[in-house]
Amino acid sequence: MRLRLVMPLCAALLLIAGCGSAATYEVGQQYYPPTPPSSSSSGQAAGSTTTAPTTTGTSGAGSTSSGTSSGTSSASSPLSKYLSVSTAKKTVTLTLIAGLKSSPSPFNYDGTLSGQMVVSVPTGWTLTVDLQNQGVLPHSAAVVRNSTSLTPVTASAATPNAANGIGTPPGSSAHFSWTAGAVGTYAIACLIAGHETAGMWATLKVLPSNGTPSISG
Ligand SMILES: [Cu+2]
Repeated sequence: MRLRLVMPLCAALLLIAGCGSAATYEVGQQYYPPTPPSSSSSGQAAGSTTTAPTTTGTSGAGSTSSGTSSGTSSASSPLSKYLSVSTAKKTVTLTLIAGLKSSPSPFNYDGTLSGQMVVSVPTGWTLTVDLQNQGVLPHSAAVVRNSTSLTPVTASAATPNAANGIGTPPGSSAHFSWTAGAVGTYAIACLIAGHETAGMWATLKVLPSNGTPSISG
């Protein structure tokens, strides 16, 4: 009799503890504004339809499951909102937020550092980099041969005046386009002195022409 009462209580406590740790984990991993991208309708639909009508216990379970699904970022990167692809036009547009405030380092692109973000583009496709500075320092972006290079692969593969960068908000954005060249691994880096070595670069992979554009990290 007593055991029968205790067991469900333990189960309930475990559930609560599980929910708590899952939520903490998600916050700890959160590099980005916690609002999910409005375009990911699947996530929103799942969140809104999860057995909402009843108790707080039910909604807690719902938020835990959505947290878990976004936590499995290896399958679907949270960075995917920064990449837009047109297969018909063979264009890839990468939005680079420079100095995202939620990152511990001011030298981040989209909250990532030191090649952690990997963008892949097939050779011959047009990569447009749309740089938006949200930080407290000037920043720039350029395609370079590797993460120690300060020289764009072509003169136009960089935001204007890349050694000095664009200013801080508001009104601080710039872009450039580059037709992806030879297959290989490159970097997209900030060319202001010291920024690249501080980690302000992303990995850029040029794939064979039949490759599929992607972003991960
Ligand atoms: Cu910079």
